[in-house]
Amino acid sequence: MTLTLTPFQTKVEYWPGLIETYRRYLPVTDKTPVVTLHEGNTPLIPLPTISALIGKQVEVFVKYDGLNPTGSFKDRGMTLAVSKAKESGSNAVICASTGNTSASAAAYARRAGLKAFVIIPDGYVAMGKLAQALLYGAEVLAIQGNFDQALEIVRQVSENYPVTLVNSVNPYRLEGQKTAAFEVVDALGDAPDWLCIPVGNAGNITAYWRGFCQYQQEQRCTRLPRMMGFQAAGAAPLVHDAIVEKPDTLATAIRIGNPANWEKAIAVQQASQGQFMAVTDQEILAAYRLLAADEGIFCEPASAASVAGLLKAKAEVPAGATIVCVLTGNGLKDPEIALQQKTEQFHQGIAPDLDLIAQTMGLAP
Ligand code: AN7
Repeated sequence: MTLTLTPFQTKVEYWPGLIETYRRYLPVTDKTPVVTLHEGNTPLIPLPTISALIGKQVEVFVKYDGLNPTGSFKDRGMTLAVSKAKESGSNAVICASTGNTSASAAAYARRAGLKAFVIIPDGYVAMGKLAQALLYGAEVLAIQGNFDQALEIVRQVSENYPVTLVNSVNPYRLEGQKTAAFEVVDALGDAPDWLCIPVGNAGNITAYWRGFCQYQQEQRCTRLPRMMGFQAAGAAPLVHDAIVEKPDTLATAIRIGNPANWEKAIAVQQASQGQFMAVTDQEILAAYRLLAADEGIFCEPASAASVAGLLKAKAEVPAGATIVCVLTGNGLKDPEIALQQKTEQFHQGIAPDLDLIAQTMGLAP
């Protein structure tokens, strides 16, 4: 007897990046020079352990946007913002940043042959992000002030000098970032019931909502999610409906006291019947460790706010819900915080001796 084996379908389609993939939904023309690092197409990963913690037959996923080319969701916005800056004839871009925007702006600007200027709060940007901005070739200006002050300065610079602002007040940023919602729907077949997301400047929550709404209009999804925005307790202006003059959290990415997209975010919360909630640094770190140790997913602390928030809002989760938590940045961005987490499993200074090693492993008495 002859066995006929059917081969696996191993053909992998080439991913051309966000602008080509979602061109018909984006403000580009044939004349737009596409500046891309083939960002997007990030995985939607199920979380069995965290789903079980919530109970009620829910299915929780993470949208792992830390797998973008510079390690954060900012690349989605930057491919479009920098392409449009180049199209307009600009020679330089500028942003204020808690870190990820600066890394992304630097990478895309340099790829486009533009100069990149980034203004960051001195001492409050995670090591990986600063390393990226410098190596990509940005001019990095570290100010003695916080992100909100840096944003105010870059707004003024872009008004007075020929430099294009690429913070999320640049409308192309949100247009690019809305593609994350498209990918979530493309993967799930419909919108989730809840979308849990960390909120700093509130650009991403606005962009996701726009993406879901647009896909619904195009009949690519039948429903819209409840938008659940989570801020760090020490930097939670949207939760308290008041500017935080001295924002404070170890999740430096979202150490923002006066979000640029404040009004838009409130509109999203109202339209989606969503909620803004605060999560403490302890809750953020607990979710951060849980994601790594129990799900194998290493995100940066700010990103873990989405999962921390879901765990906190557990009682409100409807039975059988599909929930997507956005993991906005990669854990490798901030190795210092990872190493500060005390772990009993780190055994240092051991002699290379079999008995000693086996004892330490718990295999020998
Ligand atoms: C990992 O890089 O604002 O609510 O300057 O890096 O859209 O501001 C970063 C924000 C969440 C918040 N998670 O997103 C910057 C910056 C991570 C981030 C946010 C940021 P928005």
